[in-house]
This record gives sequence, C-alpha cells and structure tokens, in this order.
Amino acid sequence: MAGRNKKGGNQKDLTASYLNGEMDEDRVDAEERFGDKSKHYQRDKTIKTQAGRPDEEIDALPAGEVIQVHSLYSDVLTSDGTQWRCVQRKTLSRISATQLVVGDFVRFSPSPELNDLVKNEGVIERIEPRRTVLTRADSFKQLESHPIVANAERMLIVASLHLPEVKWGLIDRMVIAAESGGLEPVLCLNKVDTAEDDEDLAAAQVVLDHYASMGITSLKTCVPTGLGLAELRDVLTGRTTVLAGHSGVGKSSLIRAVEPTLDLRVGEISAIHSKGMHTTTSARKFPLTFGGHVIDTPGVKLFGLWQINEEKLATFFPDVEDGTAPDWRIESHERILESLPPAGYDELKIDPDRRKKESPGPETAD
Ligand SMILES: Nc1nc2c(ncn2[C@@H]2O[C@H](COP(=O)(O)OP(=O)(O)O)[C@@H](O)[C@H]2O)c(=O)[nH]1
Ligand SMILES: [Mg+2]
Repeated sequence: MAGRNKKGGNQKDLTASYLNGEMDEDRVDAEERFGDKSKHYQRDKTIKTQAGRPDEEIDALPAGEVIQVHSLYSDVLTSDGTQWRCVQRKTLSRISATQLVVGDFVRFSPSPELNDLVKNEGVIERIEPRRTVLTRADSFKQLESHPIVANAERMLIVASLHLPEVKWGLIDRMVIAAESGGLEPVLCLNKVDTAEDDEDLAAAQVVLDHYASMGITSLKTCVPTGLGLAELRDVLTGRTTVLAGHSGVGKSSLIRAVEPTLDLRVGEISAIHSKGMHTTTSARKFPLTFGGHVIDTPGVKLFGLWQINEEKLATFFPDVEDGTAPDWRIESHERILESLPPAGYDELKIDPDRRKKESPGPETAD
C-alpha cells in the first residue's frame, strides 16, 4: 500500500492501470517490492518472467513510434495518427541496456480506459532493433554512450557562412557522428547573403566541392532571398531528418521557410520545461506536410563519436590517407584524433586526474 500512496497525481493514474490485474509481472513485482527478498532475487525473477513471454504475443500488440520522451512517460504515435502516453514496462528497462529514444519503434499493451481522461495510455513491451542511432557526446569525452535519436535516415548539418562563422572542423565531427550512426549527412551552408565578396563565397564553394569529392552532398541557402529552399524541401521530403548545427545558424528559420506552420521554438520551450524534470533527452519529432519528418535536438551541442578508434577514424578521412587533403582537413583529423578515448577505454575506470583535466572550467563553460 505504501508504494501506491507514494505516487502522486498523474503518475498514480498511469500506475493504476499498470497494477490493475492483467499485467502479471508488474503485480508480482509490486508485491515483492515490500517483501523481505533481496533486490537481486527480484531482479532475476522479473528478467525470467519477461524473457519467458512469447515473442508472438508481443508481435500481435499495436506498434508505434516514440515521438518524444518525457521523464515519466513517452509519447507514442501509431500509424492511424493516435498518440499514446506510454510508460516502459519496468522489467523491460531492467533487461535492456539502452534507454528509449525518439524514433524508436515499439510494441505496447494498451491499458484499459478508465474514463475520458485516462485513455490512450499503454505499457511499452518491446523496443524494436534500431536501424540507425545518433548519440550525444558527454563530458569526459565519449566514455559513455547516450543515444538520443533512433532510425533517422539523414542528418541535415546546418552551418552559416558568417554570423556565426562556419567552422569546418566541427562540420567534420558532425559528418562522422552521422555516418558512424548509419545516417546520411547533408550539408546546408546557410546565410550565403553574408558573404563579404565573391571570393569569400568561392572559398566556401571550394570546401563544399571537396566534400562532394568524398560523396557528401551540400546545399547553399539563404532564407531572406529563398535561395536553395526548393532543394532543401527536396532533401527533407519523404525522410526522417535530424537537424544539427549550432545555435543561431538558422535551423528554425530554414524549417519555417519550407514549412510555415511548423515552429521549432515550441520544441525549445518544452526542452526548458523538461530540464527541471530530469528528462533524459529533448529530441522531438515533427511531421512535414509535404511528407517526411524532422527531428530537432535543442540543447544538444555535440554528437558523440561513439566506438570510433584511430583505425575507424581514418576511413572518414580518405583524403588524409591518400595525401589529397587540404590543410583544414589535416588539422581537423588531428584534432578529432586527439579527442578520441584511449584504446580499451571501455575497460578503464575514469581516473580523477583525467576527469579534472577534461571537465571545462567555469571560464570555458558556455
Ligand atoms: N542574413 C541571414 N540571416 C538569417 C538567415 N537565416 C536565418 N537568419 C537569422 O539568424 C538568426 C538565427 O536564426 P534561427 O533560425 O533562430 O537559428 P537556429 O538557432 O539555428 O534555429 C535569426 O535572427 C534569423 O533571422 C539567412 O539566410 N541570412
Ligand atoms: Mg532554433
């Protein structure tokens, strides 16, 4: 009883259907939590129960896609357009090493409708294997993997020619994060109207041509004049695209220019709110009326280069390998190489000295 009283408000509603009978494992779990058995015993037992659940039973459940992850529940959209508020089965979060992220495909058990207010709620029973995954870089370099987006097909890497000035080394990092996660990177050089002169623009074009020689496509855009917006629309149509790029480069403006009804700032506002609720990710998926989706990741400054070692990194720098790289690419390669965790890092404990060195001091934090 103490357990139920502990939950308040919203969570109580969600938990009520969760505990109401037909969900055997959770009922057992709720009862055992207050017994004298050790935590380990309960853990083993719930894993067994979950593992024993026949796959075909789960195959028959409704399928949906996670469009936003909150701290207590996730929004799951089914193909008929219904949005469900789903909690993750406790046993599921215990057996799966990875947390639920935006873009995950799931199977869920709809909870019984209690009344008009408590409906379209469910319990996620299974996360389907991910086709692609994008991870977030955290402090202490990439010592821990934090997936933030699953199953996206493309990453639109937005930079502005000036204001703020494009840093090609950071673009390289984003390209690698995309490609290593299975996403196709597309570069979007925005604010081309800020070019100082023809030479300035020509220099940027040389860089874009260099990327093209490595198979990476790019766009040049300008929101006030509409330059490149038709091409941008084509890139976004019919696919799921993650938006990447630093604040101020024009991501929201570009999306609003091709889809006037969509205001990504809404996502930014909700990210601020959810921060106080310890939400693990602020990524959010938006539908496009001309087909396809964009995923905005406000607050994510850097994507993680997860599981990239020196050898793998070299495959992203074929130009450095064959001696055709311009200086900025050589420098960029060196910088990324320096930032990679040491070989065998996953077996290392983070030592406090290393932690001190790498954690940004107050004067460098932004
Ligand atoms: N000159 C110029 N300014 C732009 C362009 N696109 C966006 N901006 C401006 O750049 C600023 C930041 O844009 P915003 O869309 O909020 O960037 P975000 O932080 O990447 O979403 C705003 O003041 C926009 O009006 C462009 O193509 N040219
Ligand atoms: Mg924005």
